[in-house]
Amino acid sequence: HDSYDVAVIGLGAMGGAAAYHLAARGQRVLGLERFDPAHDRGSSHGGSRIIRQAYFEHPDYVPLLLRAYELWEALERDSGADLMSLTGALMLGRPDSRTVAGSRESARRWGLPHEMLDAADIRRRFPTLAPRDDEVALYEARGGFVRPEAAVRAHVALARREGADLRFREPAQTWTALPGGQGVRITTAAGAYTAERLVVCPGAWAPELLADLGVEFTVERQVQYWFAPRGGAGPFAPERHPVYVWEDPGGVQVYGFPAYDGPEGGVKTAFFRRGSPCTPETLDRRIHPEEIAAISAHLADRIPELPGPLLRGAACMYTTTADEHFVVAPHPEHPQVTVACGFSGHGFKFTPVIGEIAADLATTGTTAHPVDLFDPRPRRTAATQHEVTQ
Ligand code: PYC
Repeated sequence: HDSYDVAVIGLGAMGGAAAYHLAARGQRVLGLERFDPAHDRGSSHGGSRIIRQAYFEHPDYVPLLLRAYELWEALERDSGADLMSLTGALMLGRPDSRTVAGSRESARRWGLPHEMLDAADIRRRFPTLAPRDDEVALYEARGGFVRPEAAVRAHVALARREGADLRFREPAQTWTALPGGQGVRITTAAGAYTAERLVVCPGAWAPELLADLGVEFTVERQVQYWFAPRGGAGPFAPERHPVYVWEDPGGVQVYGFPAYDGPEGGVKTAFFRRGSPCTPETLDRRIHPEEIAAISAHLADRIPELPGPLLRGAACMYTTTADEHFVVAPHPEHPQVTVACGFSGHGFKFTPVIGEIAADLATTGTTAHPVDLFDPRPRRTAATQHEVTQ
Protein backbone atom coordinates (compact mmCIF):
# COMPACT_ATOMS: atom_id res chain seq x y z
CA HIS A 1 0.00 0.00 0.00
CA ASP A 2 1.13 3.52 -0.41
CA SER A 3 -2.31 5.06 -0.35
CA TYR A 4 -4.42 4.77 2.78
CA ASP A 5 -7.93 5.76 3.66
CA VAL A 6 -7.19 5.98 7.38
CA ALA A 7 -4.01 6.03 9.42
CA VAL A 8 -4.14 5.04 13.10
CA ILE A 9 -1.45 6.32 15.45
CA GLY A 10 -1.03 4.01 18.44
CA LEU A 11 -1.92 0.32 18.29
CA GLY A 12 -2.56 -0.25 21.97
CA ALA A 13 -6.05 -1.10 23.19
CA MET A 14 -8.01 1.68 21.49
CA GLY A 15 -5.93 2.03 18.34
CA GLY A 16 -5.91 -1.72 17.78
CA ALA A 17 -9.69 -1.79 18.10
CA ALA A 18 -10.06 1.21 15.77
CA ALA A 19 -7.77 -0.39 13.18
CA TYR A 20 -9.84 -3.58 13.28
CA HIS A 21 -13.23 -1.86 12.97
CA LEU A 22 -11.96 0.35 10.14
CA ALA A 23 -10.40 -2.54 8.23
CA ALA A 24 -13.54 -4.65 8.72
CA ARG A 25 -15.49 -1.84 6.99
CA GLY A 26 -13.24 -2.12 3.97
CA GLN A 27 -11.03 0.88 4.74
CA ARG A 28 -7.38 0.76 3.67
CA VAL A 29 -5.72 1.14 7.08
CA LEU A 30 -2.18 2.04 8.10
CA GLY A 31 -1.35 1.50 11.79
CA LEU A 32 1.77 2.80 13.53
CA GLU A 33 2.93 1.75 17.01
CA ARG A 34 6.14 2.57 18.88
CA PHE A 35 6.44 -0.83 20.61
CA ASP A 36 5.38 -4.45 20.00
CA PRO A 37 1.78 -5.69 20.21
CA ALA A 38 0.49 -5.89 23.81
CA HIS A 39 3.63 -4.29 25.28
CA ASP A 40 4.03 -3.39 28.95
CA ARG A 41 5.12 0.26 28.58
CA GLY A 42 1.69 1.89 28.58
CA SER A 43 -1.70 1.33 30.16
CA SER A 44 -2.89 -2.12 29.00
CA HIS A 45 -0.76 -4.69 30.81
CA GLY A 46 -1.14 -6.63 34.03
CA GLY A 47 -3.41 -9.50 32.97
CA SER A 48 -6.82 -8.12 33.99
CA ARG A 49 -9.14 -5.11 33.88
CA ILE A 50 -12.52 -4.80 35.59
CA ILE A 51 -15.68 -4.84 33.51
CA ARG A 52 -19.01 -3.74 35.03
CA GLN A 53 -22.27 -2.12 33.95
CA ALA A 54 -23.74 -0.25 36.96
CA TYR A 55 -21.28 2.53 36.32
CA PHE A 56 -20.70 4.86 39.26
CA GLU A 57 -18.81 7.36 37.12
CA HIS A 58 -21.91 8.47 35.15
CA PRO A 59 -25.10 6.80 33.84
CA ASP A 60 -24.29 7.94 30.28
CA TYR A 61 -21.60 5.25 30.08
CA VAL A 62 -24.15 2.45 30.45
CA PRO A 63 -25.36 2.18 26.83
CA LEU A 64 -21.74 2.09 25.71
CA LEU A 65 -21.07 -0.70 28.20
CA LEU A 66 -24.03 -2.71 26.94
CA ARG A 67 -22.65 -2.43 23.42
CA ALA A 68 -19.12 -3.20 24.66
CA TYR A 69 -20.32 -6.48 26.18
CA GLU A 70 -21.80 -7.50 22.80
CA LEU A 71 -18.57 -6.59 21.07
CA TRP A 72 -16.41 -8.43 23.64
CA GLU A 73 -18.47 -11.56 22.94
CA ALA A 74 -18.09 -11.05 19.19
CA LEU A 75 -14.34 -10.54 19.58
CA GLU A 76 -14.06 -13.77 21.57
CA ARG A 77 -15.96 -15.63 18.83
CA ASP A 78 -14.03 -14.10 15.95
CA SER A 79 -10.57 -14.45 17.50
CA GLY A 80 -11.07 -17.71 19.41
CA ALA A 81 -9.42 -16.04 22.43
CA ASP A 82 -10.73 -16.23 26.00
CA LEU A 83 -11.14 -12.55 26.85
CA MET A 84 -13.95 -12.02 29.35
CA SER A 85 -14.82 -13.75 32.65
CA LEU A 86 -17.99 -12.75 34.45
CA THR A 87 -17.26 -13.49 38.10
CA GLY A 88 -19.66 -10.91 39.55
CA ALA A 89 -18.69 -7.43 40.78
CA LEU A 90 -19.17 -5.67 44.11
CA MET A 91 -19.18 -1.88 44.48
CA LEU A 92 -18.55 -1.34 48.20
CA GLY A 93 -18.60 1.59 50.61
CA ARG A 94 -20.96 3.66 52.68
CA PRO A 95 -24.41 4.08 51.09
CA ASP A 96 -23.65 7.71 50.21
CA SER A 97 -20.18 7.02 48.75
CA ARG A 98 -19.67 7.80 45.07
CA THR A 99 -18.95 4.13 44.40
CA VAL A 100 -22.21 2.84 45.91
CA ALA A 101 -24.58 5.75 45.26
CA GLY A 102 -23.28 6.26 41.71
CA SER A 103 -23.53 2.60 40.72
CA ARG A 104 -27.01 2.41 42.27
CA GLU A 105 -28.12 5.41 40.25
CA SER A 106 -26.84 3.91 36.98
CA ALA A 107 -28.52 0.58 37.78
CA ARG A 108 -31.81 2.35 38.56
CA ARG A 109 -31.77 4.54 35.46
CA TRP A 110 -31.03 1.69 33.11
CA GLY A 111 -32.93 -1.10 34.90
CA LEU A 112 -29.75 -3.16 35.33
CA PRO A 113 -30.11 -6.39 37.32
CA HIS A 114 -28.38 -5.99 40.69
CA GLU A 115 -28.69 -6.71 44.41
CA MET A 116 -28.06 -4.40 47.34
CA LEU A 117 -26.26 -6.15 50.19
CA ASP A 118 -25.79 -4.95 53.76
CA ALA A 119 -22.63 -5.68 55.75
CA ALA A 120 -23.99 -8.96 57.16
CA ASP A 121 -25.01 -10.15 53.66
CA ILE A 122 -21.56 -9.29 52.30
CA ARG A 123 -19.75 -11.19 55.08
CA ARG A 124 -21.99 -14.22 54.62
CA ARG A 125 -21.75 -14.41 50.84
CA PHE A 126 -18.14 -13.31 50.45
CA PRO A 127 -16.21 -14.45 53.53
CA THR A 128 -12.93 -12.96 52.24
CA LEU A 129 -14.42 -9.47 52.79
CA ALA A 130 -14.78 -7.74 56.17
CA PRO A 131 -16.91 -4.61 55.68
CA ARG A 132 -17.61 -2.24 58.55
CA ASP A 133 -21.16 -2.32 59.93
CA ASP A 134 -22.14 0.87 58.07
CA GLU A 135 -20.89 -0.36 54.67
CA VAL A 136 -23.05 -1.85 51.93
CA ALA A 137 -22.49 -3.09 48.38
CA LEU A 138 -24.14 -3.20 45.01
CA TYR A 139 -23.59 -6.64 43.50
CA GLU A 140 -23.97 -7.28 39.78
CA ALA A 141 -23.59 -10.77 38.42
CA ARG A 142 -22.61 -9.39 34.97
CA GLY A 143 -19.44 -7.78 36.37
CA GLY A 144 -16.08 -9.45 35.99
CA PHE A 145 -12.83 -8.89 34.17
CA VAL A 146 -11.29 -8.80 30.71
CA ARG A 147 -7.78 -9.79 29.64
CA PRO A 148 -5.97 -6.73 28.26
CA GLU A 149 -2.95 -8.27 26.53
CA ALA A 150 -5.03 -11.01 24.88
CA ALA A 151 -7.57 -8.40 23.78
CA VAL A 152 -4.94 -6.18 22.19
CA ARG A 153 -3.48 -9.19 20.35
CA ALA A 154 -6.92 -10.26 19.17
CA HIS A 155 -7.70 -6.84 17.66
CA VAL A 156 -4.29 -6.65 16.00
CA ALA A 157 -4.63 -10.16 14.54
CA LEU A 158 -8.14 -9.51 13.25
CA ALA A 159 -7.17 -6.12 11.82
CA ARG A 160 -4.37 -7.81 9.89
CA ARG A 161 -6.74 -10.52 8.74
CA GLU A 162 -8.95 -7.74 7.35
CA GLY A 163 -5.97 -6.33 5.43
CA ALA A 164 -4.69 -3.55 7.70
CA ASP A 165 -1.03 -2.62 7.24
CA LEU A 166 0.20 -2.51 10.86
CA ARG A 167 3.74 -1.37 11.57
CA PHE A 168 5.25 -1.97 15.01
CA ARG A 169 8.42 -0.41 16.43
CA GLU A 170 7.73 2.56 14.20
CA PRO A 171 6.64 5.54 16.31
CA ALA A 172 4.84 8.43 14.67
CA GLN A 173 7.04 11.48 15.13
CA THR A 174 4.72 14.16 13.75
CA TRP A 175 1.32 14.36 12.16
CA THR A 176 0.00 17.27 10.14
CA ALA A 177 -3.55 17.91 8.99
CA LEU A 178 -3.36 19.18 5.41
CA PRO A 179 -5.23 22.42 4.70
CA GLY A 180 -8.90 22.38 3.80
CA GLY A 181 -9.53 19.01 5.46
CA GLN A 182 -7.54 17.39 2.64
CA GLY A 183 -5.86 14.43 4.31
CA VAL A 184 -2.99 14.05 6.74
CA ARG A 185 0.74 13.54 6.61
CA ILE A 186 2.59 11.49 9.21
CA THR A 187 6.33 11.16 9.65
CA THR A 188 8.29 8.34 11.28
CA ALA A 189 11.99 7.50 11.30
CA ALA A 190 11.28 5.32 8.24
CA GLY A 191 9.69 8.06 6.15
CA ALA A 192 6.45 9.90 5.53
CA TYR A 193 2.92 8.59 4.91
CA THR A 194 -0.27 10.23 3.73
CA ALA A 195 -3.84 9.20 4.37
CA GLU A 196 -7.27 10.70 3.85
CA ARG A 197 -8.06 10.57 7.57
CA LEU A 198 -6.31 9.98 10.87
CA VAL A 199 -7.27 8.40 14.20
CA VAL A 200 -4.96 9.32 17.09
CA CYS A 201 -5.00 6.88 20.03
CA PRO A 202 -1.92 8.04 21.89
CA GLY A 203 -2.48 6.68 25.42
CA ALA A 204 0.05 8.29 27.74
CA TRP A 205 1.68 10.02 24.79
CA ALA A 206 -1.35 12.35 24.49
CA PRO A 207 0.42 15.42 25.90
CA GLU A 208 3.05 15.00 23.19
CA LEU A 209 0.94 13.93 20.20
CA LEU A 210 -2.15 16.04 20.94
CA ALA A 211 -0.63 19.21 22.37
CA ASP A 212 -2.78 21.35 20.07
CA LEU A 213 -6.02 19.76 21.30
CA GLY A 214 -5.98 22.19 24.23
CA VAL A 215 -7.21 19.60 26.76
CA GLU A 216 -5.11 19.08 29.86
CA PHE A 217 -4.01 15.52 30.54
CA THR A 218 -2.28 14.32 33.68
CA VAL A 219 -0.20 11.21 33.14
CA GLU A 220 0.10 9.26 36.41
CA ARG A 221 2.08 6.25 37.57
CA GLN A 222 -0.12 3.53 39.07
CA VAL A 223 0.93 0.25 40.66
CA GLN A 224 -0.75 -3.17 40.44
CA TYR A 225 0.13 -5.72 43.18
CA TRP A 226 -0.20 -9.52 43.25
CA PHE A 227 -0.29 -10.98 46.76
CA ALA A 228 -0.13 -14.58 47.96
CA PRO A 229 -3.01 -14.67 50.49
CA ARG A 230 -1.94 -15.73 54.00
CA GLY A 231 -4.11 -18.86 54.09
CA GLY A 232 -3.68 -19.81 50.41
CA ALA A 233 -5.63 -18.77 47.33
CA GLY A 234 -8.59 -21.16 47.79
CA PRO A 235 -11.00 -18.59 49.30
CA PHE A 236 -10.06 -16.20 46.47
CA ALA A 237 -11.06 -18.57 43.65
CA PRO A 238 -13.21 -16.84 40.98
CA GLU A 239 -16.41 -18.62 42.08
CA ARG A 240 -15.99 -17.30 45.65
CA HIS A 241 -14.39 -13.87 45.42
CA PRO A 242 -15.73 -11.34 42.88
CA VAL A 243 -14.04 -8.29 41.40
CA TYR A 244 -14.61 -5.22 43.55
CA VAL A 245 -14.12 -1.48 43.92
CA TRP A 246 -14.15 -0.48 47.59
CA GLU A 247 -14.33 3.14 48.70
CA ASP A 248 -13.28 4.17 52.21
CA PRO A 249 -14.88 7.08 54.13
CA GLY A 250 -12.10 9.38 52.88
CA GLY A 251 -12.96 8.61 49.25
CA VAL A 252 -9.92 6.38 48.64
CA GLN A 253 -10.80 3.42 46.40
CA VAL A 254 -9.08 0.05 46.15
CA TYR A 255 -10.04 -2.53 43.58
CA GLY A 256 -9.17 -6.13 42.94
CA PHE A 257 -9.79 -9.48 41.37
CA PRO A 258 -10.12 -13.14 42.26
CA ALA A 259 -7.21 -15.59 41.89
CA TYR A 260 -7.89 -15.96 38.16
CA ASP A 261 -4.58 -17.57 37.26
CA GLY A 262 -4.85 -20.39 39.81
CA PRO A 263 -3.13 -20.62 43.20
CA GLU A 264 0.30 -19.69 41.82
CA GLY A 265 -0.82 -16.54 40.05
CA GLY A 266 -1.54 -14.53 43.19
CA VAL A 267 -4.44 -12.20 43.83
CA LYS A 268 -4.27 -8.81 42.19
CA THR A 269 -5.26 -5.58 43.91
CA ALA A 270 -4.42 -1.86 43.61
CA PHE A 271 -5.38 1.63 44.61
CA PHE A 272 -7.70 3.24 42.05
CA ARG A 273 -6.25 6.67 41.18
CA ARG A 274 -3.63 7.19 43.81
CA GLY A 275 -0.90 7.91 41.33
CA SER A 276 1.99 10.26 41.05
CA PRO A 277 2.58 12.40 37.96
CA CYS A 278 5.04 11.01 35.42
CA THR A 279 5.72 10.84 31.72
CA PRO A 280 6.25 7.67 29.66
CA GLU A 281 9.98 8.49 29.82
CA THR A 282 10.14 9.06 33.59
CA LEU A 283 7.81 6.23 34.67
CA ASP A 284 9.47 4.48 37.64
CA ARG A 285 8.87 0.77 37.06
CA ARG A 286 10.32 -0.30 40.41
CA ILE A 287 7.91 -1.10 43.23
CA HIS A 288 8.97 0.41 46.55
CA PRO A 289 8.68 -1.15 50.04
CA GLU A 290 6.70 1.82 51.40
CA GLU A 291 4.12 1.35 48.61
CA ILE A 292 3.70 -2.31 49.47
CA ALA A 293 3.35 -1.36 53.15
CA ALA A 294 0.68 1.25 52.31
CA ILE A 295 -1.57 -1.08 50.31
CA SER A 296 -1.05 -3.92 52.80
CA ALA A 297 -2.10 -1.62 55.67
CA HIS A 298 -5.13 -0.42 53.70
CA LEU A 299 -6.28 -4.00 53.08
CA ALA A 300 -5.39 -5.41 56.52
CA ASP A 301 -8.81 -4.98 58.11
CA ARG A 302 -10.90 -5.11 54.89
CA ILE A 303 -9.59 -8.26 53.21
CA PRO A 304 -7.51 -9.56 56.11
CA GLU A 305 -6.24 -12.75 54.42
CA LEU A 306 -5.10 -10.98 51.25
CA PRO A 307 -1.91 -9.08 52.06
CA GLY A 308 0.51 -11.97 52.48
CA PRO A 309 3.84 -11.95 50.62
CA LEU A 310 3.97 -9.82 47.47
CA LEU A 311 4.51 -12.05 44.43
CA ARG A 312 4.96 -9.22 41.95
CA GLY A 313 4.07 -5.66 41.11
CA ALA A 314 3.73 -3.73 37.87
CA ALA A 315 3.70 0.01 37.22
CA CYS A 316 1.50 1.40 34.48
CA MET A 317 0.02 4.79 33.55
CA TYR A 318 -3.34 6.53 33.61
CA THR A 319 -3.89 9.50 31.29
CA THR A 320 -6.44 11.51 33.18
CA THR A 321 -8.60 14.48 32.20
CA ALA A 322 -9.80 17.07 34.72
CA ASP A 323 -13.34 15.60 34.83
CA GLU A 324 -12.15 11.98 34.37
CA HIS A 325 -14.32 11.58 31.26
CA PHE A 326 -12.80 10.31 28.02
CA VAL A 327 -12.00 12.41 24.95
CA VAL A 328 -13.46 10.72 21.86
CA ALA A 329 -14.39 13.10 19.07
CA PRO A 330 -13.38 14.73 15.83
CA HIS A 331 -10.46 17.08 16.46
CA PRO A 332 -12.10 20.52 16.87
CA GLU A 333 -9.87 22.11 14.24
CA HIS A 334 -9.22 19.24 11.86
CA PRO A 335 -12.34 17.35 10.77
CA GLN A 336 -10.22 14.65 9.11
CA VAL A 337 -8.66 13.76 12.50
CA THR A 338 -10.41 11.70 15.21
CA VAL A 339 -8.99 11.57 18.74
CA ALA A 340 -9.54 8.85 21.37
CA CYS A 341 -7.63 9.49 24.58
CA GLY A 342 -7.80 10.55 28.23
CA PHE A 343 -9.31 7.28 29.38
CA SER A 344 -8.56 8.33 32.96
CA GLY A 345 -7.96 4.86 34.40
CA HIS A 346 -11.38 3.43 33.55
CA GLY A 347 -11.33 2.95 29.79
CA PHE A 348 -10.16 -0.55 29.05
CA LYS A 349 -13.56 -2.24 29.45
CA PHE A 350 -14.85 0.02 26.63
CA THR A 351 -12.10 -0.96 24.17
CA PRO A 352 -14.22 -2.57 21.43
CA VAL A 353 -16.95 0.07 21.48
CA ILE A 354 -14.33 2.83 21.34
CA GLY A 355 -12.97 1.08 18.24
CA GLU A 356 -16.46 1.11 16.76
CA ILE A 357 -17.02 4.79 17.61
CA ALA A 358 -13.61 5.81 16.25
CA ALA A 359 -14.42 3.97 13.02
CA ASP A 360 -17.80 5.76 12.83
CA LEU A 361 -16.21 9.17 13.37
CA ALA A 362 -13.35 8.58 10.96
CA THR A 363 -15.58 7.33 8.16
CA THR A 364 -18.73 9.45 8.57
CA GLY A 365 -17.81 12.31 10.95
CA THR A 366 -20.52 11.24 13.38
CA THR A 367 -21.70 8.29 15.48
CA ALA A 368 -25.04 6.99 16.72
CA HIS A 369 -23.44 6.20 20.09
CA PRO A 370 -23.98 8.73 22.91
CA VAL A 371 -20.64 10.55 23.18
CA ASP A 372 -21.54 14.03 24.44
CA LEU A 373 -19.54 13.47 27.64
CA PHE A 374 -16.42 12.95 25.56
CA ASP A 375 -16.50 16.23 23.64
CA PRO A 376 -13.21 18.10 24.07
CA ARG A 377 -14.58 21.52 23.10
CA PRO A 378 -16.02 22.62 26.45
CA ARG A 379 -12.89 21.28 28.18
CA ARG A 380 -10.28 23.20 26.18
CA THR A 381 -8.07 25.65 28.00
CA ALA A 382 -9.08 29.30 27.76
CA ALA A 383 -5.99 30.01 25.64
CA THR A 384 -7.00 27.44 23.04
CA GLN A 385 -10.60 28.61 22.95
CA HIS A 386 -9.36 32.13 22.43
CA GLU A 387 -7.07 31.07 19.59
CA VAL A 388 -9.86 29.16 17.91
CA THR A 389 -12.24 32.11 17.93
CA GLN A 390 -9.56 34.41 16.44
O1 PYC B 1 -12.66 0.98 35.74
O2 PYC B 1 -13.29 -0.59 37.10
C1 PYC B 1 -12.48 0.22 36.69
C2 PYC B 1 -11.21 0.34 37.37
C3 PYC B 1 -10.86 -0.21 38.55
C4 PYC B 1 -9.58 0.20 38.79
C5 PYC B 1 -9.16 0.94 37.78
N1 PYC B 1 -10.18 1.04 36.91
